[in-house]
Amino acid sequence: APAMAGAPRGAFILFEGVDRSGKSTQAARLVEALKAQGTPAELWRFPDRKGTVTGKAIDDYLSAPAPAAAAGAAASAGANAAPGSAAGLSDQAIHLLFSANRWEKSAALVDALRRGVTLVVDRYAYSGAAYTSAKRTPGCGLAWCKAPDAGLPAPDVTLWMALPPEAAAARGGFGQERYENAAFQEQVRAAFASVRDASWVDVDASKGVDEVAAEVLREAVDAVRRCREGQPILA
Ligand code: T5A
Ligand code: NA
Repeated sequence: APAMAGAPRGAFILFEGVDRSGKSTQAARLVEALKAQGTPAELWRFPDRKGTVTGKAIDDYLSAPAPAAAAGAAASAGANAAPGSAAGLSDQAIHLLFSANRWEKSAALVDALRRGVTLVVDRYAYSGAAYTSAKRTPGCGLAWCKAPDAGLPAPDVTLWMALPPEAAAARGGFGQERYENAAFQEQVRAAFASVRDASWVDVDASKGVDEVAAEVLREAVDAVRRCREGQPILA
């Protein structure tokens, strides 16, 4: 249903950070805290592995172990993957699928904001640009990586979950997913630094879950208030 005239819009609150920085933990907590305050809120995540046309291919790609190789190539397409399988997608193809996955949801995202629902989003276009540019694929520099996401609805605030590499490593060993190795994670961290923009706020993610949650809630409430006061939906 269309928003009633004058109804306040919801806020687009984004979590970004390296693997195991606590994004999913905090995103879930934040949605509950907002609802408890009477703010309508939903948890969204990207990639949206379910409920999208692109999600299944992305899921298959991510679930495939990284091909054993030097750090720079660690996350790149599996040369030995079966033809036609998602595991063997080129760096360019999987990048465009991640972006398409966001575009699939973009109209629904704007609609939810207009209906007054605050969206707490676990990863978005900054992850897209950071992970692909970290692969250092020839021809796929930062500008190339950012291009397909141009024009997407943009977050009102991006909560950067700042966590030193040692602290991230202490949160458990790497699993078998494609990007889960220390060398590649360092390249991702550097790439994130170069996609940072004015929407970013640093959260000290090395603190305990409750302390982080309190800091996150303060920033989120501030963003919700700005949106209620009429800040337009950004792109
Ligand atoms: N990707 C994504 C792209 O390449 N392109 C794109 O366009 C997009 C959108 C997605 C992968 O896809 C890539 C990036 C990713 O590699 P995913 O399924 O979303 O993968 O997985 P991740 O986001 O990487 O999830 P992680 O599990 O690694 O990290 P989170 O969500 O940051 O961390 P969380 O909350 O699960 O916590 C991790 C562990 O730490 C503990 C938790 O209990 C858990 O064990 N923890 C804490 N411990 C101590 N103190 C705290 N404050 C803690 N908070 C959580
Ligand atoms: Na996560």
